[in-house]
Amino acid sequence: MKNYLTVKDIDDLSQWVNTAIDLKKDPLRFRSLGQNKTLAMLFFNSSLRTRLSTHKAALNLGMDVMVMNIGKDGWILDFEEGSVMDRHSAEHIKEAAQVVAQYCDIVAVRAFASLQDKQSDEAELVLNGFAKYAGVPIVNMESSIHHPLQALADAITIEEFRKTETPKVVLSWAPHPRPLPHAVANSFVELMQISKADFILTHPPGYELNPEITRNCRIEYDQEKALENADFVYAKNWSSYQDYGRILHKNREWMMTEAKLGNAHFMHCLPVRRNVVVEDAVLDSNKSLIHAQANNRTYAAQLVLKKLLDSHSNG
Ligand code: SN0
Repeated sequence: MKNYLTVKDIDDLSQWVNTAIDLKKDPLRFRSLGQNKTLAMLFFNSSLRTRLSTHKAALNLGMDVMVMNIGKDGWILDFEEGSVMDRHSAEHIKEAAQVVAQYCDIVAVRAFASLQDKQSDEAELVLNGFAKYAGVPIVNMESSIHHPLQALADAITIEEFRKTETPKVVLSWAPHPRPLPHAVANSFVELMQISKADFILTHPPGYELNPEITRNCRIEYDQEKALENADFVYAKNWSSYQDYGRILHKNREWMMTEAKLGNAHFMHCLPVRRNVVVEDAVLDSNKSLIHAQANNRTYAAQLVLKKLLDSHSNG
């Protein structure tokens, strides 16, 4: 594997999940693999779980880690070919990526969607810029379109808690006061497409995700119907894709409640707005898998870093 940019970089999901579960049993087993190797983590946006779990994953493999809040402390970057840089941006991605890559062996990048301009978000300028110019493996720590480390952690969590061969999994849109990106939902949908699961996506009309991503997905606009007999319910807000980056209406009645959840396990990537996305009674119950998901972020990241180190050392 060259980079880990999307769920599509997972070549064999069940093998990956089982290997991650093995790593979790003995996280320090490969601590000499990353010796004298450095991971650089570059953040254009806020982070708690991704930052700490990816850092921890690298430490478990014996790597050194450099972290930079590049969105806050770095120069404003330019991404256009042939750009005349006489305005805000001080540095081009060509220089930034090649220079960073000289200091490290793997670069992990977080750069959210702007939600202002669909076309430039879909071009994944930051992530693809690093992938194009750095010349070292790139790990996506949430880009405009994808959050594949979260999806991999979710796959591990579902594997650990499923009671049937083909669990019923529902991704349910949830209300939120701010317009949020589509990345978590997109990667979860892509994960479900390669998982053994009876998957349903439910959201109010107008919140359809990119139809190219949800191709072949069952979409049910009636939340109650979608949730019937669910084993796992993943709640997540996203803004409109069609009316790009907009909140269409608040739909407060879409909040996940104990009554709606029934006997299902509750999932969310965090951070979560209590009593807006989901009520306290769900988060504070033993139905909630949010801490298990967050814990599995370490082993998802560790597996990805291990695979990149392995393929690098094999030439
Ligand atoms: C991000 C998102 O993509 O939805 C990161 C999730 C892993 N979430 C937020 O930005 C939440 C911010 C808020 O104000 O609640």
